[in-house]
Formats: sequence, structure tokens, C-alpha cells
Amino acid sequence: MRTTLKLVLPLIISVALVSLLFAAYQVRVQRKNLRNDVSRRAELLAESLQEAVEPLFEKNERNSEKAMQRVVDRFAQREHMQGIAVYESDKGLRVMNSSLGESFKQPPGAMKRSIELNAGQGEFTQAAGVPVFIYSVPLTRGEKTSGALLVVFDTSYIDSRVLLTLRDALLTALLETLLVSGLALVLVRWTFLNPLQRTAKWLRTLRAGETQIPASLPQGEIFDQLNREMTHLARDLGAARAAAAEEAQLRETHASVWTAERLRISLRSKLRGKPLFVVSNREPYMHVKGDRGPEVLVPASGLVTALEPVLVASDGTWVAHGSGSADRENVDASDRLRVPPDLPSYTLRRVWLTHEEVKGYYEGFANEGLWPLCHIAHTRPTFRPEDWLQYQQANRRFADAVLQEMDGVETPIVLAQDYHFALLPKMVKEARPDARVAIFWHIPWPNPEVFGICPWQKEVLDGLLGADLIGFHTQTHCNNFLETVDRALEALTEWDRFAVNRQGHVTRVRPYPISVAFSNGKPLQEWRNAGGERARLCEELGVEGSLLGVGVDRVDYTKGILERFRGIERFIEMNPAYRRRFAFVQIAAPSRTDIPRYQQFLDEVTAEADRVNARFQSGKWKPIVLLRRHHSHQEIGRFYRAASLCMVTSLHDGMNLVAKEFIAARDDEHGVLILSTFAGAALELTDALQVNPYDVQQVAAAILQALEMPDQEQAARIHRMRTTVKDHNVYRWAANLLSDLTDIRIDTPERQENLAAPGEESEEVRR
Ligand code: ADQ
Repeated sequence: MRTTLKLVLPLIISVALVSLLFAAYQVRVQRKNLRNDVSRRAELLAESLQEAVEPLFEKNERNSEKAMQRVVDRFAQREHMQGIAVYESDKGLRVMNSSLGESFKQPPGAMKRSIELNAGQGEFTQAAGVPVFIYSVPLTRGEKTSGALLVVFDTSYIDSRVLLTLRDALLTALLETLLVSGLALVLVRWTFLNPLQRTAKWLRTLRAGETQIPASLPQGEIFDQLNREMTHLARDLGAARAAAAEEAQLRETHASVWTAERLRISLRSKLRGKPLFVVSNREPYMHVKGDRGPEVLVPASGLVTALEPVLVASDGTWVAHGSGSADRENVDASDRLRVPPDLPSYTLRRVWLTHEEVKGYYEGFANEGLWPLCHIAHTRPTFRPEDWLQYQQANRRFADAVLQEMDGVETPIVLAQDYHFALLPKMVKEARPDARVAIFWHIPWPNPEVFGICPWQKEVLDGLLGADLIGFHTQTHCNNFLETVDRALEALTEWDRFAVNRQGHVTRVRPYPISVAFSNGKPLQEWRNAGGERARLCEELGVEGSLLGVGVDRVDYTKGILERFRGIERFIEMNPAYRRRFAFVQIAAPSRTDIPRYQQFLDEVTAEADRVNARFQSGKWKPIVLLRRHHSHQEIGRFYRAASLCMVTSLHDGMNLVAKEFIAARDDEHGVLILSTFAGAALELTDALQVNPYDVQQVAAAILQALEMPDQEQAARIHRMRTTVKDHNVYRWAANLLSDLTDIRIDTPERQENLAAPGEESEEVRR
């Protein structure tokens, strides 16, 4: 209360002062008006009496005195009137009303002045202690002013009226002050103090270790800003605490787990103050037009999680396609902006592409050509000369942007991402031979016969070999690449150190299995038990079933979604006891929908789910629940944690992060992973139930095995897989890749560097 009073005291004083000033003004105006009124009335009366009295005064006779007395007596009856008197200038008083009293026997000053000036004269004065107004008009006899007529008004009523007004005005001022102050007190408490107290309470709980952001934060322009900052602060504090706890725990267990912090510190010393340049098609932060101005979208990406700590530590630059609808309005004149928006720490350089370029380079050559070519999923690649032209042009555009960004930086470090940039390493290296350039290929590399289908395989290989280091997920992909180079190009393939030597330039080829950020600390979201979560999810979806399975994919023909549905169909067919008990939720994000094959595949997936459901559906139960939309990571996390099994049945996959995300999410050590042997992840996650997705019988059997697996076995398998994913998380991936890149000797490429042997890690990363 005291704080509130302190806050509103200046307001109370101001309101009181203004009210008092207004009261004083009112009183002044009233006094003036009443005085004007009485003087006007006196003047009018005196002038009309002057006309009546002057003839009698002129006669100067005894009986005229009586007549004058009658006139003054008759007129003296008016309101507030004290009386009338007539004076002779040399003889003094001639007639007056008795009410005037002794003090008027002597002529007052006003009378003398009116005779001297021969004009009406008035004054406010006191007579016998009573306030009066006197007005005097001259009386003439012949041509000479010889006397005066005096009108006297009692003005004590003016003071009493003014006093009354003053009292009312003071009362009003007091009431106003009380009302305004009361309202101000309530408003301040309501709109400021209470929300501030709630925020302060939250800060206290935050200090005590609670990282949860309260559901109802104070709203409003000021608070929105405050909330934004506080929320960031809470998140940062939570992350810092989790990192510290994780570090402490790791030290305790002597584990060599990589964390964002360890990566940041390690790479900072490796980069020796040099910035890192990352090139990818997709940007880490995208601006889109929203109803209330531009909004920032953060596409969920493991890559951002892994590379951001290094970019922040090195104040690096990320070059990417500006594909957001409000991207152009949110860059400076050099197409740059600082990110992350909450705490700008590195540069995002946006590259603009025309509609034709996007169609040819991204949709055409990359996604209709290289994607199906590299995945053995029996969708024919399409190679169009015009797409190839656009691919070259787009690579040139990105290369120019990187070159511009690294102008003035000595021996810069560049990491390009994926099959969109096969030509960029050579373009960069030709212009900047001092640069260390790596490219990470996120999809499989097929055998030489398959890659030979690409009409421009030589140019693609030539572009890639401009890099000093090429990374794949698995050793098999590395081997396929080296064999392809062996067959297609005139180059020295050094199988002993997994490198290609072309006219003195050495390209190392290494496997770096990508992963997820495995959080060791306390989960930010309160853990809810799987059973409860499952019941809630089923209710939200309107699904019947006590056992849930989950699949999470972009709707892509490489992910084996149709084969998965057929496996579920066979399982239900063979195990009727699971009808109405087991439901499979397929989270399916439509992807690349501008490409006809993808539109067609989305229809196929929908039709297949409908077909299987139509066979078995009964009441509220159906075997497949297809959710055709992008889900947030939080939403997906709920399904991961509630499911009894997760199915990854890719026909071919570089790695597959869904498999690792599922394992990372299950800190209850429950749940079974069914994993395709054709996903890169199968090499590491050997405790998954591995299946050939084309073998419908095997898939159905794996589902049964998963649902009937004893808890103990589930726990043992998932525990081992969690250890693997925790040790080989995405930070380790970045550490391995970037530390190998920084270890490369540019000046003497022929000399054997300190690089770890293929498939092994450097001593420093292993530690
Ligand atoms: P992708 O082919 O996209 O990646 P994947 O590794 O499974 O495949 O990663 C997909 C990511 O998207 C996961 O993080 C997943 O959670 C998310 N996702 C999938 N469906 C979603 C949905 N419906 N809503 C929201 N998010 C969804 C390529 C290669 C992979 C390789 C990665 C990383 O094809 O083999 O593992 O790059 O290198």
C-alpha cells in the first residue's frame, strides 16, 4: 500500500492544487459579478431617482422636503437596500431614510466627489461596521450643482454568498481529489503493481530453479516487451543451468559427451578467431508476413542446433536462400541481418532466387534429379537440361555471396550443406585457394552404376572435388563415392586414406553420422507418464485404443510409408486380438508439394490409409490415424513419449533423425523402435527391431514383437540405444566435422595431416 501511495502521491497533490486554483477562480468571478450587479442596480436607481427628486430639490421649500421624504421612503424598500439620502452641498443632509442611521448624517466622500465632478460616483465601503455600496448622483438648482442624491446598498450578502461558493468549491475540490486519487490507486494496483508482483514472483521461482514459463503473464504493450525479455532470460537461464548440471554430471561420470558449450569453446580455439561460413538452401530464420507485421519462423532443424553454437562463438555468417515472404524487408542494403533475433550474435546473408531458379535448381535438378538418383526407392530421376542450367546458376549465385562475405578474411572456413550445392566447393576454391572448404552430403551416395545415370555426373563430381573434405553419414556412402570417382574421372583415388587426389588437390572423404541434441538435463517440459499422455492424445484425436504406434515423416516416397501401412494391415489381419487395442498415428508433413510426384504420393498415402481403415474400422477404432500436417517439436514429442512403438521404415535414408529423436525422448526407457535396415541410423541403433520394409510379413512380426516385448527387454534395449545417441549427439557430429576441416593443411596438401583415420575420431574429439 505504501508503494502504491508513493506512486500516486504526486498525482494526488496535482489534482488537489488544480481543484483549489479552480475554486479560487470561481470565488473571484462570483464576487466580481455580484459587485457589478449591485453597482449597476444602484446606478440605475440613482439616475431614475435623480429625475424624480431634482424638481423638488430645485424648489427648496418646506413642503418639497416632505415630498422628497415620501419619494425616498417609497424607493428604499428594495432588496438589499439600506436607504436613500439627499444632501445640500452647503447645508448638509436634507432628507434620508431612518434605516441609514447616524453615520449618514454627515455626507460621505462619494457625495462630495460627485458634486465636484458633477457626475455619478460609486464606492464600496463600510458604514457602522456594515459593508455597503454607495452611489451618488449630483442634483442641480438652476444652473448650479448644489446637492446630491445618495443610494446605499447593504452588500453583506455578497460576502455570505461568496463564502457559500467558497465552501462548495472546496468541498468539490476535496471530493474530486479523493475520487481521482482512489481511482488512481485502484488502477495503479490493478494494471501495474499486481502484474509486477506476479512477474516478481515468477522471477523468484525462476531463481529457485523453476524454468516453466507461467501460462498467464501480464498483458499489454509495456508488459509484452517485458515478458519477451523475461521469457528469453528464463530460457537462457534454464539452458545455462541445464548445461551446467549436464557438465557437472558428465564430470562426475567421467563421460566424454559433447555439449553445445563444449563445442563452442573447443571450436573457438580451433578456429583461432576466424569466422565460420555456412551455406545451406534453407535459412535458420525466416521472416513471413503475418496479420500483425512480419513474424520470424524458426524452421525446426537439427542443423541449426548443431551449427549455431559455432557460428555464435566465431561471429560467423550463414548464407541461405531468402525464401520467406517478408525476408526482403528485413535485411540491410547488403542483404544481411543479425540473428538469432533474440540475441543477435552472427550474420545471416540472404540470397535471392528467381521463380525460374527455384523451379530449376531446387525443385528440378536437386529434388527431381539428385534426390531420387541417390535414394534407391524406385522413383525415376528426371534430368532436364534447363534444370541443370539453373542449378549451375544458383550455385554460382550462392558461391558469389559466400566469396563476398569472406572478402578480407584470411584462410576462411566454409561448410556447405547438401546436394543443392555440388558445384559450389569448386567455385569457392577456384576464387579462394586459401579457403578450407567442406561439404556435407545429407543423403545416401549410390553405387557408380546408379550415379552414372546422371548426364552431368562428371561435372557434379568435379564440383564436389573442389572441397577439401566431403562428409557422408556412413562409410558405405563414402565408399560408393570413391568408387564413382574412380570410374568416372581421371583421378587418383587413395583408398588407404580415403582421399581423392586431382592434380595435386586432395579431397578427404569421411563418414560423420549426424544425430540429435540429446539433452541430459532436466526436461523443460514436465514429464507426464506415458499411459496418461496416451489416454489424453487418444481423446484429443477421438481414437480408441490402449496401445499407440507412431510414425513421423515428411510425405516422401523414400520413407516407406505405404510399406509401413501394409505391414500394419498384415499385423491386424494376423492378430485380431489387437483390433480395437492398437492404433497407429502417422504424423505426415506434406513436403515439396510443387513437384507432381510428391502431390501424387500424398494422395497415395491418404488412399492407402483409407483402404486399410475401411477393411478393419469398427466403431471409434481404426488402425491408422493419418495427421497430414506439419507438427511442432513439442507436439511430436508428446507422441514419441506416449507411443509403445515408433516405426521408421525408409526404403533408403541417409541417416533418419526420427529414429534418434524417439530414442532421445524416451527417458522412461520404455517403447520399441522398429527401424529399416536401409536407414543410415540402423548402423548405430542395433538394439532396434530391424526390418526390411519390403518384407510385409517381417514388418507385421516386428509390430507384434514390439507390443509383446517384456518391459525389462524394452528397458535394456532402449538404455543401450540412449547411451549411443547421447554419446554420438549432433554436437559431436559438428565437432568431428569441423575439427577435421580445421586440421587440414592447405599449404602442403601432399603431406599427411593429423587427420583421424576414416571412421575414427581425432583424439581430441574422443576425449
Ligand atoms: P529428412 O529426409 O528430412 O532429412 P529425417 O532425418 O528423418 O529426414 O529428418 C526429418 C526431420 O523432420 C525430423 O527432425 C522430424 O522430427 C521432422 N519431421 C518429420 N515429419 C514431421 C512433421 N510431420 N512435422 C514436423 N516435423 C517433422 C535428410 C536426410 C536424412 C538425414 C537428415 C539429416 O534425408 O537421412 O537424417 O537429412 O542429415
